Amino acid sequence: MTTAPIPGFPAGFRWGVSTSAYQIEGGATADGRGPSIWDTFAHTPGRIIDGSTGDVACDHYHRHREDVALLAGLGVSAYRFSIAWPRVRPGGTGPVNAAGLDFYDRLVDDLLATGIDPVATLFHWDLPQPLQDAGGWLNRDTAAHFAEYADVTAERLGDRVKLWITLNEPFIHLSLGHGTGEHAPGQTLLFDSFPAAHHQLLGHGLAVTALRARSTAPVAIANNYSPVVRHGDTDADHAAAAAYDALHNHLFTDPLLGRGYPDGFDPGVVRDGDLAVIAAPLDVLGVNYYNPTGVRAPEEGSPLPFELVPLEGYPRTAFDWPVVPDGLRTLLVGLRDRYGDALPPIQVTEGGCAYDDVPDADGQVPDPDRIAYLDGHLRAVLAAIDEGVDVTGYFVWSLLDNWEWAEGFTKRFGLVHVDFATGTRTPKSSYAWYRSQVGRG
Ligand code: GBH
Repeated sequence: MTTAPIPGFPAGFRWGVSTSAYQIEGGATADGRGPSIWDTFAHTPGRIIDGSTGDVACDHYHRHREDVALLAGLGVSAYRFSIAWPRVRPGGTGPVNAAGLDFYDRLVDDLLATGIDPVATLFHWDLPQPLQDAGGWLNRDTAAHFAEYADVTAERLGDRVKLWITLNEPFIHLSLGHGTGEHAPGQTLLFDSFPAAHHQLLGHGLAVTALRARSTAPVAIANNYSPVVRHGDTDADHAAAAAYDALHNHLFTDPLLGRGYPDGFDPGVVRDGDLAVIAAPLDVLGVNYYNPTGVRAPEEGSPLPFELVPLEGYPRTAFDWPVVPDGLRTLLVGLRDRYGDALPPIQVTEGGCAYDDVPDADGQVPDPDRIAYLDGHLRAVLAAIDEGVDVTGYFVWSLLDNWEWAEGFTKRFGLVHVDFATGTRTPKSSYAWYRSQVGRG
C-alpha cells in the first residue's frame, strides 16, 4: 500500500467514482417522478433485509450541490451517475416530465463548472412500474420505449454529457431480477427469463442509434464480469464452468461485439435484423468487476447446469465477497484475448467493496481495508495495461455509502460515510487516499 500515486498510469487516464439514481437520490415522488420497479419491490414486506426503501436514501436529490462539492474535493476527472427513467418519463410511455430532466440538467452543469466529466447511465435497474405492468423486459416493446427515453434525454443533455452508458449490468438485472428474484422485479423464471436478456440488448442497440443522432459523445454499456474458477476436474465440472462462463461473461458481450449468442444460449425471441442492431459499434466497453466465481458440477436434479462454490483462501469484504485483485487483470486480458480487434477501449466503470465503517471519536472514518482493495485493483489494471490491454479509466463504486438494493442500508461501499438518520456526509480515509491517486492533472 502507498499514499503516493501509483506510478505508470497513462496521461489522460479517466479517474472517477460511480453512483446510481435509486441508491442515492431519494425524492421518490418529487417533481413528478413516478414509481419504478424498485419502489414497488422495496415497499413489499420481506424483500429488503432491513425493511428499508430508497424513498430518501442519501437524499442526493436535495443535497446534490454538497455532493458535487465532495466530488470537487476528491479531484476526480469524471462522475458516473444514473438518470432515473421514472423521473424523465414517469409512465414509461406518454408525456415527458421536463422537471425530471431539469434536475440532471443542473447536475451536469454543476459538474462541468467544477471541471468534472458527466458520465450518464440511462438504465441502472429502475424501470418505470407501468412498463413492468405491461411485461417489463419480457415484452419486446420495452426496448423501443427505452430508445425513446434515450432520445429525449440526449435531446436535453447530449451537448454536455461526455460518455453515455446505456445499461448497467444487464446480466445482474437478468439473473437476480428475473431469474432468482432477489432483485426487482422479483421474478423467478431461471432460464425462462432469457427474453429479458434479448430485449435489454435490443433496447441497448436501439438506444445507441438514438444517442448518436442527438449527441457526439461516445457510447458505452457497463457489463458485470466474473472470471470463473473451476472446482474439480471431471468432465461435468468442465462443462459446468463453461456454462457459467457463457452465461455470466459471454451472453451479453458476444452479441454486442458481433458474435451472436453463445452456443446453447439463444433467447428464443430473436428476429431478423436484431443481431445487427445489438452489434452497433461501441466506443467504450464498461467493465464492472467485484470478484471471481467458483463453479463446479451441480448435484443430480439441480435446476441449474452448475453449482456456485465460495472461493477459499482470500480476504473477504463485509458482503463476504472474496478480495481477488488479480481477477481483474485476468478478466481484462481475457476480454482482449477473446475479442481481439473487436474489443473497444475499456473503462472499469465499477469496482469497490463494503466494510463496516464507523466514524471514530474524532469524526474520522478509518477504512484501511478499502484503501488496500483499491490499491490492489488499480495495480491489477496497470498490469493489464502493461500486457497490452487498452484500459482508459477506473471508477470506484461508490462516492457515498448508499442504499445497497436487497441489503438496504447494511452495506457501505462509499469513499464518503453517510449517516442515514441525518444525511451527514463524512469523508473516509479512502477519500483522501483516492484524492492522492487522482491528482495528476
Ligand atoms: C453492482 O452490482 C451494481 O451495479 C451496483 O448498483 C451495486 O451497488 C454494486 O455493484 C455493489 O453491489 O461472491 O458469489 O457472493 C454488483 C453485482 C453481484 C457483484 C454479486 C458481486 C458477488 C457474488 N454483484 N457478486 S458472490
